[in-house]
Amino acid sequence: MSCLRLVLGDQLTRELSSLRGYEDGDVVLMVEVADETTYVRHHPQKIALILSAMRHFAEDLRERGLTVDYVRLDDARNTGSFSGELARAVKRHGASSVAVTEPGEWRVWEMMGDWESDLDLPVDILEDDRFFCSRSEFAGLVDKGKTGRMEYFYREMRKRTGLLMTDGGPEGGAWNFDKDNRKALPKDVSPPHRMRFRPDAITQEVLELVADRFSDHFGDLDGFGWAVSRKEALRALRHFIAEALPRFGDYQDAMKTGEDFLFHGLISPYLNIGLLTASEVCDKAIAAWENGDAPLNAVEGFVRQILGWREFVRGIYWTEMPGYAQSNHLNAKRDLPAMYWGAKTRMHCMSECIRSTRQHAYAHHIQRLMVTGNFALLAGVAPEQIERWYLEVYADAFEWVELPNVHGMAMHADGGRLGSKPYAASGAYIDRMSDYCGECSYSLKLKTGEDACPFNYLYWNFLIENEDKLGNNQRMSLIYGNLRRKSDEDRAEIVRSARVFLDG
Ligand code: FAD
Ligand code: DLZ
Ligand code: SF4
Repeated sequence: MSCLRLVLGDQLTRELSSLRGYEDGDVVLMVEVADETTYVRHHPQKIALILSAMRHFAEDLRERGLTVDYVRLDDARNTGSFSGELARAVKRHGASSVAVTEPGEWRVWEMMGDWESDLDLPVDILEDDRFFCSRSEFAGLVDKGKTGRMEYFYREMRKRTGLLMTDGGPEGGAWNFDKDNRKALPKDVSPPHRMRFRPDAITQEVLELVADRFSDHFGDLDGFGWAVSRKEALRALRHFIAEALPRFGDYQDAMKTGEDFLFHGLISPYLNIGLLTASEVCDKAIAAWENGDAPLNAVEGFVRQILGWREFVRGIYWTEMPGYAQSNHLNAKRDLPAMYWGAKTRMHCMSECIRSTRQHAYAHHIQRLMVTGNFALLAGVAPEQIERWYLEVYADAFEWVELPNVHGMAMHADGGRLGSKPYAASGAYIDRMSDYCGECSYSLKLKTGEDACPFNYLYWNFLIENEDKLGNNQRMSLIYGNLRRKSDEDRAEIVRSARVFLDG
């Protein structure tokens, strides 16, 4: 009676629920399949990271004595899909049952629903307990009204986990310290270097495969330096905690030309594919504070991203799907501009964020939200087009985390389920948080016309176009007050500049 234990490419965790009951005679199945490498045109570094990490994880399991059946992408009999490979393996091993941990994407969840009847044997879909909040716990919190905003949810999670809590209240007497955070980067502060990992023989082989099969996907493969094993990911985490965490809070919203990583963790791909767990990452950051190696504003800000935002977006995804992806509150329809794929642009901020994306399969949060996301929002790009872009181009992109961030946070396409107002901003915000505008051929000072910063008139044009949907939003009353004080001529000039730019 052998159990086939399927492990997906984003489930590379030794303590995974589907591996827990492993007994002699069971087989762990891991499959590289064309459907997963091509359901969107992933950045080549993302494919290389996942395939190499899968191969390293299989080796790790074998070294621990487990039997692993590993199907490679170039295996001649590979059917190209999870369902096809599972069916083949059930026959190959004469398995009497299948165990798998619930997947990270709705698409695969639906696929799994057919397996029991298709294979005619028991398929146990186990909870993914690598998260602080399970899907059912989140649904319970929705019923209790604790998920209306991330902040309420986060406080609830702090209480439930006891992280950064003392005597029933928050450490330091406040739930967050954002008043101490979010500074622009002073000229004399240099961020630490990125920890890169030299590709070993396994990674080299994967890089050759990816270069051969996916070189027409957007993104550079040269310079691949991601960690591909748990050991390496732990080194990357230690490096972040020692070198960057102490100033993470201060500069978490800063942007600088040529500085692609600043004081960020670069750990999201490792968390999302399972090389690191959310709880160990939070514990290690909190230990740094307890040992006096990092201040509370930095550590709380970092923990909030993981215990708060990461868990919150996952909860929204699983409680709102599949309808969530269909909404288009602002009725945005424009095609994604070619600059997102690297076409030349005069906008230095966009050019920098897209360059970093192409070069590293990475851009940090504020680049994603306030530059590329903000532009898509203001320009009225169709949500499904910009969502697909984000899913393709980032090494950490899996739909459960990408979709709420893009559809909800960046595009406000969910009508406010995730955030109470759109993160729309003019060029002044980008100028405050970066050095981009000084190197741009557009003028931040000009408000309209062909040399004016496009974010300036696109911002007001966005407010004008969406006045019926956003004009009564309490949190936007000040800004709509300013808009209403503009003269008819000013409004007409804004609309004209936006039309000329967007039509161009
Ligand atoms: P740090 O700045 O060091 O933050 C630490 C950790 O906090 C991250 O590793 C991540 O796990 C977590 N985190 C921070 N913000 C968020 C958030 N909003 N949602 C979920 N987790 C968060 N993150 C992804 O993991 N995958 C995505 O596909 C993704 N798409 C995004 C799209 C948009 C439009 C926006 C605005 C954000 C997106 N994020 C996504 C969230 C965030 O930008 C990335 O998690 C972060 O940039 C990863 O880099 P880092 O590890 O250096 O993060
Ligand atoms: C993203 C990805 C890629 C590129 N390739 C594979 C693969 O060949 N085999 C695999 O098991 N997983 C892969 N993945 C990750 C899956 O897409 C991911 O597990 C599902 O989307 C569920 O979250
Ligand atoms: Fe971006 Fe405008 Fe600044 Fe140029 S001036 S970098 S377009 S915000």
